Amino acid sequence: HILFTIEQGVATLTLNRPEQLNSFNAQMHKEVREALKQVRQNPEVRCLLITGSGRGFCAGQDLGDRNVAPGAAAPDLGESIEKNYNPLIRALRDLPMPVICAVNGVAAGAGANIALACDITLAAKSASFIQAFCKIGLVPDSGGTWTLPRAVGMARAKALALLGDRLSAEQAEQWGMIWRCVDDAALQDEALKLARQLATQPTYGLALIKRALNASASNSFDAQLDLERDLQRLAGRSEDYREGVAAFMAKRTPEFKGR
Ligand code: LHQ
Repeated sequence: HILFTIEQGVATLTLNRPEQLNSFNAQMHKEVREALKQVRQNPEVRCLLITGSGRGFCAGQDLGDRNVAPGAAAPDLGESIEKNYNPLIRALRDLPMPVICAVNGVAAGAGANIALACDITLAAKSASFIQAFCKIGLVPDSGGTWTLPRAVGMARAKALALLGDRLSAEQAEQWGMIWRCVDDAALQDEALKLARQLATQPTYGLALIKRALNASASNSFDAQLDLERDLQRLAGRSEDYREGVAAFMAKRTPEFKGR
């Protein structure tokens, strides 16, 4: 249920159940988990790009899997979160490289929050974001109750989560929820260009930047200053830092190895 390629330092993971708007079933979760494991283990991969095939990005959980017969016992949704969604979101957040998301169409439920969990999110003009959970009696998951208020502020986060309204990609860009909204026809090229460019950069340093910014949301100012010191210490020992300074001094283009 996914397509997965590694090329020029970029791993591209395409959610591929277009008839169900790339909603997640157990098999897709399994394939995504395996792909992310490969991304972590392959030193050649220096950027991850996530997108969807067909007209949607991802409609969250496959609700066909979730239809409970009358009288049947209530399912334990917490188990599915624990086993599938939380590890996925943590994996994206902790991946020591930039994660780009190219939202090619509607992103609903967990699909919307997966897009928010990535580091740089681009969206096609025709794409949209829907916190659909409230419409079926559920709570936003996949980190949405954490990422959304931080991205757009509490007033907008609450209204989006309580109303489940469709937010256009253009509005999402204006609100700072995503990095950029681009023409539909340009999305995949733009995203790949960005991913390939990032894959030539000091990956280890970029991973530290991501760590610092992720930590900032829950750190005090003082704790963050300490963290910056610690991470800069690590960054200063990297080969790429040496190369970056040497190239600058020699007025040449640096050749980063990602470590
Ligand atoms: C779908 C789905 C879908 C199956 C479209 N499932 N088929 C975590 C843990 C455990 C349990 C529960 O949940 C979670 C996290 C979650 O993600 S909960 C939220 C689940 N997602 C939703 O509630 C969104 C449901 N989908 C929609 O509201 C609409 O499909 C949107 C607004 C995304 C798109 O609307 P349209 O563009 O009008 O497309 P459509 O509704 O006609 O969908 C196209 C096809 O895709 C259709 O199938 P069909 O056979 O009629 O062509 C849909 O049934 C199917 N599909 N989402 N989540």
